[in-house]
Amino acid sequence: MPLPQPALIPQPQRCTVLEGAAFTLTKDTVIHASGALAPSAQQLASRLRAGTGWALPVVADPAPGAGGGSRIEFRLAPPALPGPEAYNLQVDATRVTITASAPAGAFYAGQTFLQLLPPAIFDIFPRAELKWTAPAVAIEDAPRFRWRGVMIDSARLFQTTGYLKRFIDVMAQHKLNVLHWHLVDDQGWRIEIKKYPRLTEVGGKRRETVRGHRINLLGGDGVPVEGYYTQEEIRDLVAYAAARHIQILPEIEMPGHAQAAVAAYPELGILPQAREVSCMWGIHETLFNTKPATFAFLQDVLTEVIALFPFEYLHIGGDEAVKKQWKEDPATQAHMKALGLPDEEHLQSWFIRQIEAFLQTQGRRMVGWDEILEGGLAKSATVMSWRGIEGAIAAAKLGNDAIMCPNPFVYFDYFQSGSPDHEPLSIGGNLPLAKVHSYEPIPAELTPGQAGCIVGVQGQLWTEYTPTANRLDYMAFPRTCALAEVAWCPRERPAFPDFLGRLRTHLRRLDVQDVRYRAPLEYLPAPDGAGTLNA
Ligand code: TNX
Repeated sequence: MPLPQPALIPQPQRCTVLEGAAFTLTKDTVIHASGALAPSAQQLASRLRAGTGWALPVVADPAPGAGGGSRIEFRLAPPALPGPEAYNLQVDATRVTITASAPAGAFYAGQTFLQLLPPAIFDIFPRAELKWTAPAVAIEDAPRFRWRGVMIDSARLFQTTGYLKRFIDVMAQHKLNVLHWHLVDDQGWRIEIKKYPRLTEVGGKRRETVRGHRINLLGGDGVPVEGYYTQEEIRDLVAYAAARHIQILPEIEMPGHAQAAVAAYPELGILPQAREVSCMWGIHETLFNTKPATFAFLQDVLTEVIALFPFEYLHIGGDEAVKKQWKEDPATQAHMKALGLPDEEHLQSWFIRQIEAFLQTQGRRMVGWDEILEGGLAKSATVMSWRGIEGAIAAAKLGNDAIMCPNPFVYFDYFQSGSPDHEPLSIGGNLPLAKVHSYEPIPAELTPGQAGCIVGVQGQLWTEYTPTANRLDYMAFPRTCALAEVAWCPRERPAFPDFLGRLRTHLRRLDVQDVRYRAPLEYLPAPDGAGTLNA
């Protein structure tokens, strides 16, 4: 009889269940690590402490027989598969051996080991009464893509830093490594900029929010939304994420999605009359103007952003900038002609290149949504392809990097079944779990050389229709679990039914962390006579 497979998500590249006895973690188990891998060992120790209540020591040089022979050993050595995120994890009756050539790999080995233990290891309370066993296994593992991201929109829904930390914890458990943080939009500016306090004083408050899709029928809800992240909170969050091998990609939108900024500083915009922070969803007409003072403002803002976020990439938005205001504004038209540009698309491209040049002087790489292709793509830009996959194909053909974010496959603000009458309101679409899991990120059109430009894949959590953190969880999970397999597993990943089988246990891990995921009920056998939901 084949030995039962552990329920690991994402599934490791190679996992062999061994015949031997299971490993038992006890209050005497010793963690053996030193040098570069010690921080990864400390991370594992702190999760084990939270789950079991035992403060297992991390020691560089354990005495023979220490820990009653039960030991978790970190070894700095090349694992079977290459790369800094690769690892081997060997579990037998008395010893867990983790082999990695870099801290990230050792950290991921720790995450896999946690999933070998009972799900309650992730409980928010310590559970000293339980028996902590892990099956004997030999695992060799490494990721397919180096960019494994999730985007969170904090402009429309303002989340607490506590929520974001728990989200980061759960991302790390899925071996995801980029949190793209959408910090500003028409409906709110959420990052403290010391030089421009009105960005948060004015731009961080919206009077109310439109109710559902009924833009003109019901009006607003009359409930003000207010909040922003201080620079201190941001530094703390960046460090929290870094300790879990997650980089935070900040996004500052330009030249569109700028209404909160223009509400705070009307001189940055086109129209003379004041605007308010938007209470509506959808595409807005408010754009930054193209005056030198506006570029000086943007450079000041980016300078503060760069000081907060060490990640080498920075996102400048670039999406959905309808050109109406630029078309109708005589000063902008005169500027466009003086620059010798034929149309407003080229003016946007020129705008983005100014910013790119500045970011290059700061040693940062620019990321933008796929509209930055229009009017000519900046040379060093990385494109996030969201309106399908065409943006990524075009970028890769130009030799630019691209990240796959296509709305049909990874927009987690879409409905999760074909029965919207069974679902909470969302923006639209239909993105069931199976479709996320089926997604192949490398476009078939690309040559192997061009495919090398596809650096990874990312899920999007836009929050227009997620007014609470619980509803955000509902939209994020378990679709983010499926995304983790798309990003981590080789092209021939396990089939969806196999994933669902593992998910059954995995959802217990989310339960004990109070993650309010959507139960994938449509994949359960239907009771006799009852219809199934149309997935
Ligand atoms: C388009 S995706 C947007 C967002 C919305 C989203 C809703 C993108 C780059 N821009 O402003 O929130 O659609 O799905």
